[in-house]
Amino acid sequence: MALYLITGIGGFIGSSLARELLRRGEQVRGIDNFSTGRRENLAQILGQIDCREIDILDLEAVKSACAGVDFVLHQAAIPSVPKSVLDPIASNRANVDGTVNVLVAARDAKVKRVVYAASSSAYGDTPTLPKHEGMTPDPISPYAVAKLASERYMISFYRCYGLETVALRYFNIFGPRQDPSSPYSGVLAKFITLMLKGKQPTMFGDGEQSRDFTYIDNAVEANLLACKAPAVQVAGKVFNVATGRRVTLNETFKLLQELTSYSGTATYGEERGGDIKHSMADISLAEKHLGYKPKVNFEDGLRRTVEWYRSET
Ligand code: UD2
Repeated sequence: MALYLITGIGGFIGSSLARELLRRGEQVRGIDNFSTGRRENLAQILGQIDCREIDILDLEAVKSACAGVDFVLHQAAIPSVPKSVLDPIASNRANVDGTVNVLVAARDAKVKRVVYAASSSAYGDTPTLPKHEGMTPDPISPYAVAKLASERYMISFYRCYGLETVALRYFNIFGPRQDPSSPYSGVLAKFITLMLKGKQPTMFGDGEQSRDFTYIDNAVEANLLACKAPAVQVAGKVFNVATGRRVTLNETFKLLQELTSYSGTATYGEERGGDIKHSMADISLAEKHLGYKPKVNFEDGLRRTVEWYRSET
């Protein structure tokens, strides 16, 4: 049994990691400042985890949380492109300064490995598809820059201090418990909850933008594989975590009409600042070195997610 520290445990990805680790008989400690993370996400497992209200900007507190830890899964962040465009200082503080604190604390506590929630936004709007890890990053939004900077810090801590780190570039992770309530929420959580209530969703732009939407179980699996893969294959490296397919928002809306029984239309508005048009991953590196294979495809993931939100309303 190993002890895992999840930063951002109240978030939808952090809490999903916690549930799977517990299911596998592992020990879980978690930290969150509960600014965007939610205690309800942890309601069923609170008795089984060591959950601490800690901000990753508080280095001493993060150091105490790292004591005795084997693996750190660093998910804590302010995860939004438009939010970062509005407030780049807050984005940088949480997404870069916070990461450096986590790395320093993990290094000093002699943690075995740190796995980081990096982002596909690092690729920017370059026309080449699929995106592969060998491409030169070209981040657009402050959020994307911060996520890329943290990814580089991961690599730096491996090179300078020998701390094993793995950066997983998440491609639009979605699934149950993703918060739909903020204007900055992920598009699928927003669209599903609106459409289940018979309300009209808004596409920013023409709806022809595409994403490699990746169901949460795939991201969870990638994290756990990244903890266990041989260091020689993964330490100090970056991997795409995705499905290798893309769908447009217009196509997704049609699927959601069937799944939610929403008979109305979508409305179309201004394109969003800092947005990118198309995103799709080459996942062959993760397949080769992590043994990663997407377990749940987009359609099944969407179905499960709609069912979950339906059961919550
Ligand atoms: C980026 C990253 C993603 C993750 C995420 C964290 C890319 C390709 N992906 O997601 O991996 O790090 O940031 O937040 O950079 N949209 C609408 N209507 C809405 C809401 C969104 O049309 O009500 C559009 C939005 O303009 C965008 C698409 O839907 O074109 C996806 O937006 P999102 O905020 O769900 O995720 P995205 O792609 O910024």
